[in-house]
Amino acid sequence: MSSLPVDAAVPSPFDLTDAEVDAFGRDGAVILRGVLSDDEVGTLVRGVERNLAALSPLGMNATEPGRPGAFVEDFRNWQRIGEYEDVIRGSALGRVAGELMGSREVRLFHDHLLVKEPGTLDRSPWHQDQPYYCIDGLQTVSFWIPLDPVARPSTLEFVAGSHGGKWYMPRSFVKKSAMVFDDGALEEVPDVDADRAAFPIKGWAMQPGDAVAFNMLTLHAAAGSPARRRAFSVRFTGDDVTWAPRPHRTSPPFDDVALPAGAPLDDPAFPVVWSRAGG
Ligand SMILES: O=C(O)CCC(=O)C(=O)O
Repeated sequence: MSSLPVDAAVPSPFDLTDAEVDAFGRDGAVILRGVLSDDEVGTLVRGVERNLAALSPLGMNATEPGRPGAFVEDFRNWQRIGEYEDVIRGSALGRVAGELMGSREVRLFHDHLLVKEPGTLDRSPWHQDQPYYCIDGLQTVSFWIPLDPVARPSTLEFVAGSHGGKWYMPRSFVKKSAMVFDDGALEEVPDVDADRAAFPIKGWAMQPGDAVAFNMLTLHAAAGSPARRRAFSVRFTGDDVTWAPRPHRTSPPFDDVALPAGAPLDDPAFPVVWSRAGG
């Protein structure tokens, strides 16, 4: 692991239980209560406010035109927002990622900001994350970290067990146009909301400090939000993940990375944030 930044907060002493590791493997999603300390949440809040004040070229308001509120997204800011890097490197997240994935080494894949301003009606539609990405492999984990209290109706929801291997077509959230793969290359995401009772849906009301950890193939979605809902997502990869160029631009794009297909993610864009003691 790289040396800690000098002003890093003391990492939360969070310990995973066997039940949490089992739930992550079985359901592809698990709630982790209090994985970040109050200091770490405060650091992320400061980072998010700086990020919102100056979005990167990948940042956007993803709200459907004419709809109330705002759904603001941005990606890959850890190299310019020091608060993000402090928490990514200094908190328990890297170790927890390694323990959940059963990986010897954990690499940062990227960070993703997702803010719904009060009254945003736009849903984040049902989707898997990995089909939007340039990676293959099974050892993946994304942490969705709300920085405001989130009630059950506004939280991120998951279809338990949907990470079993099927890949669904990635589409843009608003226009629904095909992304990354050619239209028709993958099966369409099932219409979960048309028959919610037919799917094992899981979701949890959350407080700042909590995170949901999920596999990048687990189907997930979120409703709009009546209250401000700032969420920071950070995504990690494990030993079996390799670089996988796609026919079209990925989200987020990694135009700055030149790895051969099938190579490990051995690139400064993807630093190792945790290694198991003893290798
Ligand atoms: O925050 C949201 O509304 C969606 C989050 C999401 O899809 C993700 O973190 O992968």
